[in-house]
Amino acid sequence: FVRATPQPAIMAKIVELNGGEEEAPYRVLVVEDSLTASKLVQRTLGENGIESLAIAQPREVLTTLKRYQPDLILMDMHMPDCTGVEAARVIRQHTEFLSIPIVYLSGETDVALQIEALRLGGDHFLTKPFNPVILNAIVKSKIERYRSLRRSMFHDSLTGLLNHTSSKQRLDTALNLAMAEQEPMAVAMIDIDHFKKVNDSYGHPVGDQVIRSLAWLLKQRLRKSDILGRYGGEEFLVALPGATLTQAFQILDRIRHDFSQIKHPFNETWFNTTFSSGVAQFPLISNGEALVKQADEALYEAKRAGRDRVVV
Ligand code: GH3
Ligand code: MG
Ligand code: MG
Ligand code: MG
Ligand code: MG
Repeated sequence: FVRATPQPAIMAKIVELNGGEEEAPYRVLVVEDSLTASKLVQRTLGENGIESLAIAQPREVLTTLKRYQPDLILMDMHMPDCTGVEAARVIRQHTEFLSIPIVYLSGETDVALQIEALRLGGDHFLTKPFNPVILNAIVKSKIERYRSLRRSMFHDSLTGLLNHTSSKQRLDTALNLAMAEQEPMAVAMIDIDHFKKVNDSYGHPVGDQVIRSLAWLLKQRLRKSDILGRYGGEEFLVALPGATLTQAFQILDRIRHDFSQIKHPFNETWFNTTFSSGVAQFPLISNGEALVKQADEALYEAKRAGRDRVVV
């Protein structure tokens, strides 16, 4: 199909949001007033394949967190304009940074102060001079756990797709990019037809398999720069940056056709099932919620008109 190629900036950003996190190198933010100390830490991290960014001003920590989105913070204790503990407290006041690991790396040897730092939002305390092997092991294991926590927070466990909340967030991000680049973007809602009957006739686990099957098909057919989420039980949200209504119709209708041909196994036999879809487009509609609402109304039209169809 002819599909406008979105500006590379949009594509790259959404690809990064969609799949990048899993593959991207571990990212550490080093907050350290001594340049000598931060260089040494960054070299150790670098030797272990871990990316890092250092700031000497703890007051910049929040803006840097937002821009850089690290997986972990290595925090000095004693710095001229603000202590590491104060910086950590500010970080923890922001819900999006409630669970990012904060590991202290400081010359402070007073155990009472170390415990206080842990009580106020730190996850671990390492003293300088540090053992590079230990530093590396702690950073890696904290990041592994943090990434897997984030994966389960943002994704649906049945299908592995984005969950309801994160698909809406990603849609808003993509919409902002589309606005900035003046590119169209299509949004589709997909809902499996008569799904209650599937559950009633074949059982809930078979219903789950059908949901997984559609999730898989959609994932195969969409681009890495598209957005795909499980919006509800047997409902999916799709956003196609760069696509108009007409292009989105072609893409979705092809998937609709192919899905309707799939033979889902049951006992010694098989059954078919279908979905309906409704599509809306930016800039015809220009906010995320209204796009979803319009797509939902088109979906309702598709159901009313007899299901197994895409309505734009
Ligand atoms: P329609 O064609 O109008 O969409 O009919 P429908 O039967 O699909 O109606 P509706 O969307 O109201 O029903 C969806 C059903 O999907 C209801 C619920 O029991 C079932 N469901 C929701 N989540 C899951 C799930 O995770 N697994 C399974 N197996 N079923 C689910
Ligand atoms: Mg210092
Ligand atoms: Mg220090
Ligand atoms: Mg439904
Ligand atoms: Mg349904």
